[in-house]
Amino acid sequence: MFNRRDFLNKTILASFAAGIGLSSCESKPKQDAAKNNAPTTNQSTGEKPEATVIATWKHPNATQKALEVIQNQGRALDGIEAGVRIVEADPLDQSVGYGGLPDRDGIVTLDACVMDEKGNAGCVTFLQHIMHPVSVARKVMEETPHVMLSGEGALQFALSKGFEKENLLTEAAEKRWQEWLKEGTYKPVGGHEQHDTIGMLAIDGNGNLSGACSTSGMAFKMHGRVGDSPIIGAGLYVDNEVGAATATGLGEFVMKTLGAFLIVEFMRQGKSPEAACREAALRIAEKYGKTNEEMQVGYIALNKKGEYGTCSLLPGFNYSISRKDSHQVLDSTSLAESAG
Ligand code: SD4
Repeated sequence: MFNRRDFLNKTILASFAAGIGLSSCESKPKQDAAKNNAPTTNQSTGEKPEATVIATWKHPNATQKALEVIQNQGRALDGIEAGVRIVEADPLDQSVGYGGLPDRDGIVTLDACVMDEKGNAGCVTFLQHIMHPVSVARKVMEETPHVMLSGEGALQFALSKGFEKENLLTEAAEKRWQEWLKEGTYKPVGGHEQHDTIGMLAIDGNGNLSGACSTSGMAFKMHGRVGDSPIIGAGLYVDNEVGAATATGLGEFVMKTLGAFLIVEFMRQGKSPEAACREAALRIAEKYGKTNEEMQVGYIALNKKGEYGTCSLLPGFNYSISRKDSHQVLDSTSLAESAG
């Protein structure tokens, strides 16, 4: 029977794939993550799912650390904060914290947020000089009446809470900026090259979900630009009744479609995490795909049963998953591939 929604999806996918130069014979769908991520306990008996941590990109040390903390201390949020801090302190990660690439004026500015199982949220945007924005965001959530602090106010708040002022611009990042200055044009590009922002989701042994996202944003962005990562509903959303989702990639598209919230709402309607991520990616392709051929966005999601799923616009997105004693980095499916 003719199904208008299917027809529209196929047409949009075909034009998206054509736009990024993929022919149908070049593209190959990846295995649906939902097939190999079934919860390890029996949901019908009301047992809790196995503690699970999932993160954007290749951050297995971070998901492993998060899982260890959850297995020892129990709470998803504690594990997530500990895991994200590893990436924030890593000078080799070019999109997060220390070592993150600066804006076009050579200044490192950071965005981060957290959300817990009670629906509490905290964010910092345009924060400078503080190595661990995820921990500042958690303090905003737990120790202020607000959700978001920005710029100088966020910095003053962090200093008042005992965080130290540090230089976050590494020699390597400064060199990349000097190179970029020779041409000096800001042009967002797809693929892994420009992205390794950490978005992390976890479910703990009590079946509670939490999440966090931390980034230095798009490299060589305009001074003052804030992306999706600290915006609740865009870069991260957690609803403990349903599931959680987080994003990476070109934040402007995630913000304009409220990606993480959209994914959680699709899961609320009964979609698997994988299908929900795919629908949210499709929303971007539907609205903006034809005019922006180099954009990459990657989504990951985790539901209340401990099932996870992912989807990106372009091939090249991967994610880290830790559960029991297994820590893996896996390739995500992408819209461009499934167009084939
Ligand atoms: C942003 N979403 O600021 C972030 C960038 C990102 O890996 O994910 N980079 O738009």
